[in-house]
Amino acid sequence: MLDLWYTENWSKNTKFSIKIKEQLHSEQSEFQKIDFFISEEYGRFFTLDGLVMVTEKDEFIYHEMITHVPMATNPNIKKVLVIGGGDGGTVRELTRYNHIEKIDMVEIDERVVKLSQKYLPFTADKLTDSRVTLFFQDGLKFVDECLDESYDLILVDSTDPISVGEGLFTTEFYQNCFRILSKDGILVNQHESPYFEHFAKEMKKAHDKLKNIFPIAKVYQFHQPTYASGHWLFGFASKKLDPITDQKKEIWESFNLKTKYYNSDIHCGAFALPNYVKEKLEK
Ligand code: AG3
Repeated sequence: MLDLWYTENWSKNTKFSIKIKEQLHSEQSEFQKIDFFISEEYGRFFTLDGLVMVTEKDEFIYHEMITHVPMATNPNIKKVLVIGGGDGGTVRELTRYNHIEKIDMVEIDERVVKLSQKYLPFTADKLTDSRVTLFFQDGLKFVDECLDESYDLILVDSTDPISVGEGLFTTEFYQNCFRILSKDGILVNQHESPYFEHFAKEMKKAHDKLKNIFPIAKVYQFHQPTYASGHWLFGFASKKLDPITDQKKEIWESFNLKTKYYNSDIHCGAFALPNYVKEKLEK
């Protein structure tokens, strides 16, 4: 019996491993290394450049938290832009809202979408929803060419700021996001992790840039067991609405969406940060 393990470096001195039943696919696309696996513990999962993006077991946490926090802050959101997110999980959560009219998804790497449609139907199967339009291009360029106030919500579902993800952590990108958001627009972005130093540095850089551009720039946390340290963050940046004082609890609950992680208490609780995280963000 072969003993196959996927191993990821979480820091210079920490590794995380998942026992593999089968490797489904591996390729070097124009942009990155893409791998798909089957495991006993986490079900199917996929990695980009040796970093876990989605596992069948815990993807609900990430995709619920990126979507429902802004949707419960402004339940009138109708036009949404997703940057990255080629696996389709973020789009899947958005399509659960009948009142959303338009979802544009901009993914640089068409191969991620095609392979996710083949191997990860549990995240990718709503990419064919009639409200969804897919653009295979660089998100940085896409927002630069967008008209002012085109979207009510932008979700940046990116990889880490290495290689392809890098442009999505720049001031120029955030400024264009601000410009193309409507008056009560919200930006939620993948915000790295506070725990290991090289992720925490990126967290801090992203937060410093966002708070210089948006009147409201906060950070909220969630548990993602298969990402380095298991402690991960999203940024919440907005022109007007505050995620806590403007939370529309009753309206969101009236939608009757069944969720496995998100609820109205988590919505507020997620913004309560440990002291060491606050200090890193503020210093
Ligand atoms: N987006 C990637 C989140 C960051 C992962 N980073 C890491 N494991 N070091 C997730 C894609 C889900 N749609």
